Amino acid sequence: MNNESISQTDGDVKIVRTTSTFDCGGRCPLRLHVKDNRILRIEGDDAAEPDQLRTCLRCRALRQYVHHPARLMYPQKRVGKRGAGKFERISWDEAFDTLAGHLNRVKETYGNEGIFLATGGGYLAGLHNGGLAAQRLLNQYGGCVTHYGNISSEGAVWASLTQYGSVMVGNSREDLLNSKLIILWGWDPARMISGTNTMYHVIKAKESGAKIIAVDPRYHDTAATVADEWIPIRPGTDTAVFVAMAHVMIKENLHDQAFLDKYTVGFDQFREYVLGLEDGLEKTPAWAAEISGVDAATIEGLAREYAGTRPAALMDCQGPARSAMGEQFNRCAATLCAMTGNVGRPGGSACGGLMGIPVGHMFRMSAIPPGKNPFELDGPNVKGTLDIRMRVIKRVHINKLFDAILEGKQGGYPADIKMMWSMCNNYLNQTGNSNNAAAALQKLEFFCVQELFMTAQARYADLLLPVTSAVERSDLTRPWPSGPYFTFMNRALDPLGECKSDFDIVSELAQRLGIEGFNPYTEEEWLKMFVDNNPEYQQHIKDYDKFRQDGIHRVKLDEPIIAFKEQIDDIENNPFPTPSGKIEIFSQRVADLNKADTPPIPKYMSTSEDRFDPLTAKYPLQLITPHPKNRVHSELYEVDWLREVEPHRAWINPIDAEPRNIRDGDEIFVFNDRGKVAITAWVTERIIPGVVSIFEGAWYTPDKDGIDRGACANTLTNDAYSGGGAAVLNTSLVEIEKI
Ligand SMILES: Nc1nc2c(c(=O)[nH]1)N[C@H]1C(S)=C(S)[C@@H](COP(=O)(O)OP(=O)(O)OC[C@H]3O[C@@H](n4cnc5c(=O)[nH]c(N)nc54)[C@H](O)[C@@H]3O)O[C@H]1N2
Ligand SMILES: Nc1nc2c(c(=O)[nH]1)N[C@H]1C(S)=C(S)[C@@H](COP(=O)(O)OP(=O)(O)OC[C@H]3O[C@@H](n4cnc5c(=O)[nH]c(N)nc54)[C@H](O)[C@@H]3O)O[C@H]1N2
Ligand SMILES: [Mo]
Repeated sequence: MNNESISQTDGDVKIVRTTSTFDCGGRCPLRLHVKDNRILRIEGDDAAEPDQLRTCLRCRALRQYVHHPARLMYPQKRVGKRGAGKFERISWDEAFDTLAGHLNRVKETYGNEGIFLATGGGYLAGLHNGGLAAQRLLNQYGGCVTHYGNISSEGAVWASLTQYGSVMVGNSREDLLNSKLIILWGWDPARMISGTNTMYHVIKAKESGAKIIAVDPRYHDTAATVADEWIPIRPGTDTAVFVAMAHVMIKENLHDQAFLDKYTVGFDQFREYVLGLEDGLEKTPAWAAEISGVDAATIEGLAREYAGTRPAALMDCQGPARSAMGEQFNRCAATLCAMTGNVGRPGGSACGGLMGIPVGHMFRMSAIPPGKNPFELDGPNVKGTLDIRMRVIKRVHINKLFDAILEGKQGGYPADIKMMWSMCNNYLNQTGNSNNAAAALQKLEFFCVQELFMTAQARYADLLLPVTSAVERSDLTRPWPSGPYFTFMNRALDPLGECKSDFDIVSELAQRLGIEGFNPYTEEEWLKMFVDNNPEYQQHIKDYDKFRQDGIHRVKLDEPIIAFKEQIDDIENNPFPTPSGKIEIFSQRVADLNKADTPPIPKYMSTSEDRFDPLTAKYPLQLITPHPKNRVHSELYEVDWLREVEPHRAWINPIDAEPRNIRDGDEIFVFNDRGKVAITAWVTERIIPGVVSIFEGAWYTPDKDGIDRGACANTLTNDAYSGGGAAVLNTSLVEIEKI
């Protein structure tokens, strides 16, 4: 029995139970030792194995983050040229007057569509979430323009909805122990975790005899730790390999025809495509080998092994899907899961790229029934809908938001944006083509940023408002994509300096804008109301005070959660939530879109800036930009401990380095027509020849010649999106040279 209270005292040291809210999706239960409003040290979860949720390196460095000397501590206004980073301290009074003044001015002069709200994943909890609060305020203020499309996973979302009609396509992680074969296809949970303790279960599965194969351009940390085999592959070519694996299965009759007949529609059309009956091109392993760089025998072997080992978990993630034809990757992976009868079966997988389970998932956080949502206050555009996305007046794709600012209505965008209000994101740094984004920010009449640090984007602000960190308030949060558990964050520190939470900032602004009753409750009342009104909390959490004290509520499962198990067990009574009620290998909804870039069956298609683009004559190397293990995107960038974990370097194969006279540790330029970054080379056989890898999230730092000395990956990427809406962040061509 755990008797520690939320603020147990040890002498004059308080021990406070809380958790992180980072966008890595993990939630490490933490015990913060606090004295005199400072964190002295951090302990992790004290539950015993197998419940213990192991604390990650980022959470272990939370003290360095919260008390970092570079934290913004008071409101500031720009005094130098925009982007130069010169600011002067002002009072909160002046700050609120300035922001309210510009909102009113833009609204009066141009209407609400001149106002752009940029939210993001910087803080993933329910109450102090700036995006939700600002959206609610602007709804009541007459609306605004904002972004649509999930920057992370729109390709995967599109694929899952098309194929299954649902985004909850994951099995709970302990089900990996039921697998005989696990294929990590663009999946590296040792680094990007996929929910706290995912790696723990991968290791347990390995120990209990599962074979593990990694298919990735990089020999990544998970492969290095657990894989029996690494199959290096050229970026953007996985779908061709999947199609060729299907070819092997069809030719050798290894597929599960009974499963396909019972649970799917459209396999015949896919089969015709695979065998070349549709277009005269047979999708053989030799065909896919030419495209992918994986030799034909390996593809054949993999197809036989996957089809012949039951159950097997093909684990497709989002990296390969954050690309020019990203949704085809997840759709085709899901099609292989159906061909091998692994959907809805213990030890199998459904693919679809999202891996989420439906208990305690972040996406369900705001699922409060109509009439019970404390956020559902009346405003001109908000009546009757729970979908926050319905409440905005006009939207732009997330990876085009800066282009929309630059080009406006003349460029085909729905509005001419005059001011931007931004919180919980660093999109200058995190969306494609940062140089274009920097130019766009110069065009705005007014730019307000709420931040903890002087990030690449915050430097361009006209008004900079300091925000509390997650340990300076109480809140409710959830992990994604796996749990199952719910977490409660207990306030450990009083706000540092003059910092305020986004919710408090928005609430005070509401008063200045004359909006009444925006925040009528205390923090404690809000949180209690959230739990009391949410059916999922109600189902699982019987004792609010205990939940608060423990900081966590673990859901005990009798058996693992298996996506679509109900459908597979009894399809007659539990159809898939698709129009046909089955897994849609052929989708009529997609056929009706009638767009060449979204075929109704999954297909491999060549794209701009793939390895066959004529542009390779000028820029012969493919760039991939995975997520960093020592940060969450661009967050934690300033923390020295974490920088020491892994220096920011470009991964380059010796075969590409040698002819360019590049040695390990040399300073190099990586460049294309969009930009040029300066970075240290890491010459390593851990990456396939022809590919360069730069982790995303390093801060964009252009020098006077426009060379990005911070080596932000997005200085090189494109601000495009695919037919299914995926942000194209892993399909870029570059060249490298020694400085
Ligand atoms: N090249 C490339 N680019 C990518 C990706 C990629 O794979 N490759 N991945 C993409 C993905 S998946 C994502 S999700 C996006 C992430 O894009 P962003 O959400 O823009 O990324 P972060 O770096 O996490 O930025 C969050 C910011 O919020 C701030 N913050 C933290 N807490 C709070 C708070 O309470 N209030 C306020 N106001 N601010 C707070 C942090 O200091 C940080 O600057 O990046 C995308 N960009
Ligand atoms: N530490 C840490 N964890 C994180 C995050 C973070 O910033 N830091 N971000 C979180 C967020 S918001 C998200 S959305 C998830 C993202 O999770 P993912 O999207 O899965 O992460 P990525 O690192 O983009 O890509 C995963 C793998 O795909 C590989 N890859 C890239 N292109 C290709 C390709 O064409 N084919 C194949 N086969 N492999 C390819 C990369 O080498 C990498 O190993 O991670 C979350 N976890
Ligand atoms: Mo993401």
